[in-house]
Amino acid sequence: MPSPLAWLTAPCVMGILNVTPDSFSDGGEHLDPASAVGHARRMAADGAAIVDVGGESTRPGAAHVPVDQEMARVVPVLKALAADGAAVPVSIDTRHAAVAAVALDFGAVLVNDVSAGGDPGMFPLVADRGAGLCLMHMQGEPATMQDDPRYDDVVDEVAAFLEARMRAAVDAGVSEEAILLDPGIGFGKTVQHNLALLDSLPRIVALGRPVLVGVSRKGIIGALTGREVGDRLAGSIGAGLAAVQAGAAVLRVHDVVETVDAMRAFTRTRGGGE
Ligand code: HH2
Repeated sequence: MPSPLAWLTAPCVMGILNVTPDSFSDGGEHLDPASAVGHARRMAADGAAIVDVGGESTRPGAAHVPVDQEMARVVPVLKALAADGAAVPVSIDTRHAAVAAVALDFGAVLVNDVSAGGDPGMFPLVADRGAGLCLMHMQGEPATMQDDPRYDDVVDEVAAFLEARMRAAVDAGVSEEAILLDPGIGFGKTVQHNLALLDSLPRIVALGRPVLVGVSRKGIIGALTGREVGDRLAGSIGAGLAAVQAGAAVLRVHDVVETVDAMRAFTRTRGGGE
């Protein structure tokens, strides 16, 4: 069986394909399957290594989306991407094993689970299908996670959580080689918590698995630059490259072509032009 992370050549870009009416920066843009496929094709042509399809916004304050509603949003898009010959590998951004199962049926290669196995069916499913798995840290639930996030030591706690969830996944039969880890920037964290995690990213990298980082257009970029959501491209790229410098293998982004160009220039400059 090919490696579940065969698509990953570090550092690389995961392009975001939100099929939601209410995502914080691109809600409603790709609800129609034809538009979603067009956007996926464009991101592939622009150099995305993988496209992350999501049917539930997990922005701060977002309400939980029932499984049938999430399914109704993502299935037509997954079907259309599969019919398109899957020009690019597909990841499914979901907390529900039932949604992940359908996505894997349609050829998705990665489950991006921001609850890190909150659904007890998730790890056995991923193990059974030999899929890739991204485990992310979140404190609390999207609806309330930004109300008053607190940690004694955010870096220790996030690293310990990710290590424990990785062990639980492996105990459930998931191959360790299939796992990506993500500190969950903006998920139950203040600006200072996010900055501490980005500054200490090597601690997460030291857990031994590729690290995915999502800062694209997020509140932390607004806090650092004073910009509104639509004007956070340069800030997102700056923070993303700092994450790559600190060892991130994958950047999850909205703006693929700009990030790929920046990453190429950055890595080739650091590599002495190799
Ligand atoms: N961030 C978002 C959603 N999914 N998955 C991982 N692994 N890491 C992240 O940082 C991450 C994620 C939130 O961003 P977005 O998809 O743009 O917004 P929304 O949740 O409003 O759809």
